Amino acid sequence: MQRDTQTIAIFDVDGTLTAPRKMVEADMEEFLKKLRSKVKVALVGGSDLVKIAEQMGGDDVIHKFDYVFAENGLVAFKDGKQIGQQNLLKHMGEEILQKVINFCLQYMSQLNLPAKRGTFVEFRSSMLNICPVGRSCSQAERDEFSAYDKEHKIREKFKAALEKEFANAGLQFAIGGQISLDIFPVGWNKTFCLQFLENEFDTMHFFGDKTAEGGNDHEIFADERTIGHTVTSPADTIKQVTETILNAL
Ligand code: M1P
Repeated sequence: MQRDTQTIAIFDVDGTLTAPRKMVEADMEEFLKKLRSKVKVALVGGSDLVKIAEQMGGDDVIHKFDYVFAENGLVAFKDGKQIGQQNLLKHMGEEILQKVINFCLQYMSQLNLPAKRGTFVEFRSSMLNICPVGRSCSQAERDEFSAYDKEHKIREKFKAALEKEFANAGLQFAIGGQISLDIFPVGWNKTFCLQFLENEFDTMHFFGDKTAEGGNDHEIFADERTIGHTVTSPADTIKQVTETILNAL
């Protein structure tokens, strides 16, 4: 059967194509290759391109998919070529960013957690990633924080405090993966990537795991331009894509 070039399947990365921050498994790689022979395929991750490439099998990730959107699409690639790049510092200015960073550092200094390591603020080209345990934590410390966070709602409370403090700053706060919060200008969520796709495709499916309100897949999942699907794991992604796309072709 001919490839349906009017349909695109857009995938979140962590929790959808891979376990959080883990490498893609061989069965998923095989499945995505097969899917790409039938429809167009895009990735949209909250992480930067380096991390997405690490997880999705190397630097040629931008050639393995029709579109790769890092940092919610603020860094965008089509057919292996860069088509977009936003800059947080230019957009927001030093003053407000420093206020946010200072608030976060102060807030995190009051937290008692099972462990604290290094890199509490990661300044990316298009977002701030804030991590109470510290991004340099080990896998065991990451898992430990994640379990602690589920019980004590550390990130939920942190997000609420940020929303209160910066209510009118034009910023959005999202719980992305397991251990951190993403901060970016309003509108720079995953729907940002749709501007590169909306005039190219009749049907846009989105698959993600953090689709509930407050999660970083919520806006694109709920956007009227996409057909949103909530998945619970990479295995569930394969099952749902097979049922909704492959079996329907
Ligand atoms: O799933 C996307 C998220 O992946 C990482 O989250 P964490 O380290 O908390 O598991 C981060 O790169 C985050 O920015 C991103 O949204």
